[in-house]
Formats: sequence, structure tokens, C-alpha cells
Amino acid sequence: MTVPATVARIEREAADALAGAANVEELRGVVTMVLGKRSPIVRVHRELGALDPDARRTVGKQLHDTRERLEALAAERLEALAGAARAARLEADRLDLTEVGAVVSSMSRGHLHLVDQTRRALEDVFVGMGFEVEEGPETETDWYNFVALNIPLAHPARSMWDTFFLDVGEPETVLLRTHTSPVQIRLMERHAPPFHAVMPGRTFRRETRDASHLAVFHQLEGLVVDHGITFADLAGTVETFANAYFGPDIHTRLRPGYFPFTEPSAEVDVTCTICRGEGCRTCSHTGWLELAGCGMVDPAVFDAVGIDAEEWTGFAFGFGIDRCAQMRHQLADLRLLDENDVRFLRQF
Ligand code: FA5
Repeated sequence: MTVPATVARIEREAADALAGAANVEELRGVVTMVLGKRSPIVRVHRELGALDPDARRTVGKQLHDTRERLEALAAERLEALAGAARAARLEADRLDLTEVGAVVSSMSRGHLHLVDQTRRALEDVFVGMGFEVEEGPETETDWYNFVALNIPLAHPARSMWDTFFLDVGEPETVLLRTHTSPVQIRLMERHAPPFHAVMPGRTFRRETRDASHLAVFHQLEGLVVDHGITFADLAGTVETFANAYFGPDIHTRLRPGYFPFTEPSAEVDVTCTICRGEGCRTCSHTGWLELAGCGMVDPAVFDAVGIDAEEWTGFAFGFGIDRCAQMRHQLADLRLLDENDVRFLRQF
């Protein structure tokens, strides 16, 4: 075979090898093999000296052109293989957000606790009746929780509320509020009448938990102060609320009661929804469950906050939010509400 024919064969074989490289790594090996120091074209180049001057020139030029074509081909292959590798990497790293969405939506997502749902539902009913929503602190002073509510120190009515006192300041002056009634005082201190407000919040008592009592529970206080407010307004408000929240077939009753901060006072009962009035453990076999305390604001309370009891009259109430949830959803035992059993909580 002539030298030019040999060079032509070398070029074909080199071009095939470059085209056959499957990836960048392999291509680098082939380039060394076909263009490196030990490659066939370099070997032919070394043998040029043995040729006559004309053939040496012709073959020299052929070798030069061959090298240029093979280098161009190698560069082209390198670009193609590197591009393919990049695309493969991108594909492997691709984040499919629809897949992530599917995983997330199959995970169980939390929701509001039944007590919070109930608080919001109660607020909605009262807001619909024209009330505003106010809040107050869970830690209170003896003055707001008792004294301003016409319960001076050593008053026997203090035993109605078994209190958690905090070890702060003078003994028995700072406490966890036993009811939401102190928020009435804070509201009346800050603003002038009229008032139409509800005040939901957490309350605390040193009580033994049972089917209808918790030590940490929730109340929704209500206060209406205006010109010419009477007990009939109180009774009408309680009835309207009960119909809106429980439905028209649930009956409520007002029973005489006693609270130092209201006169006259009453308790609001609802037909026990567990036994439908037959009597059961939840309602202590009475057929009724106590939902709230209420009454006409005592003039002594108006005096404590500087409101003229000759000009203004008003009523107040305090509903148990947990008990409202209990009766609305027929929970035989109130303790389900603070035990955090997800099998129970998931149902609401
Ligand atoms: C009071 O706390 C008064 N502050 C209510 C009030 C406000 C009267 C305004 C007059 C004017 P009582 O202790 O009865 O009252 O509680 C009111 C309601 O809170 C009860 O009817 C009941 O629904 C709920 N409640 C009371 N104790 C508990 C408890 N341990 N666990 C769950 N709910 C309770």
C-alpha cells in the first residue's frame, strides 16, 4: 500500500473510533490514541525523512490536513457528548413539583382543635347579633378577678372558684383567672358605655376533672350595657343565641342563681343532648346541663369602674365553650377535649 493510501486508511479508522466513543471519558482516550505522540499519524510523520522530496511534501501536507480534520471531528464529538451528559444530569436532578404535591397531600394535615372551632362558631353567632369581640389576660390580679366584681377578700363567694394562685408579689394577689368576667372590668375601665361585647378565653380552676368539668377550660363572657337594658333583653339574647347555635329543637331554661356581680342572677341550662333529657352520667341524671351563668350587672360593679348606675343598666353572661362543644356534638365526656387523642380530634 502506498503511503498516501495508508494515511487515508489511518484517517478512516481514526474517524470511526472518534464517532464510536460513547461518552466524554471514552472520547478523551480515543483522541490520545488517534492524535497523541504514539498515534499512527505521528508514526508516519516520523518516517517522512525516508521519502523522496516530492512525496515528502505531498504526504506532509496530507498528514497536516488529516490532523486538522480529525481535530475538528474530535471537537465536534466532544461538544455533542458533553451536551448529552449535561442533559442527562439535568433530567436526573429534575424536581417534579406535582410529585411533591402528591406526597404532601397524602400526609395528614392538622386543623383547629374542636374547642377553637367552637369558640369561632360562638363568636360568629354573637358578631351576627351585633357584638364585638374583646380579649383579656389569662394571668390576673385579685382585684380584677374578684374585688372589682364585688367579691372582696374573705367574701364567702370566693369558695365558688377554687383558684390557682401564682407565687408572685404578695401572697394570693396574682392568679390564673377563674373565669372571663375580669375582662368585663378591663373593658369598662378602658371605654365609656354603651357596650355590646363578647370576650372568649381560657380559664383555670383547681377542680377534679369529670364528665362535665375540666381544670383548664374556656368561657365566652358577654356584656351589654346601654340605656334601658332589662332582664327581658338578657333572656331574649340567650334564647336567640341558643337557637342559632344549637338549632330550634334544643330547649334552654333560665334558673335562679347567685353571682356577687349580677343581681338578679340566673343559670342557663340546655336539654342534655346525650340522653335527650332522660338523665345520664353527663348531666348528673337531671336531663339538663348547665351552660352559662348570667344576670343584670350589679350597681356595685358599675361603681368599681366609675360608670353611673343611675344612667346605665346592663346584663352579663359567661358561657362554657367546652360545654357548648359537648352539647353540640354529643360528647358523653368533656375530658375527651383535653386528652389530645387524635382518633377523637380527627372526627371534627
Ligand atoms: C362563672 O364563671 C361566672 N363568671 C359566669 C357569669 C358571667 C355569671 C357573667 C354572671 C355574669 P360559673 O362558675 O357557673 O360562672 O361558670 C360559667 C360556665 O362555665 C358554666 O355554666 C359552665 O358552662 C362553665 N364551666 C364552669 N366550670 C367548668 C369546668 N370546671 N369545666 C368546664 N366548664 C366549666
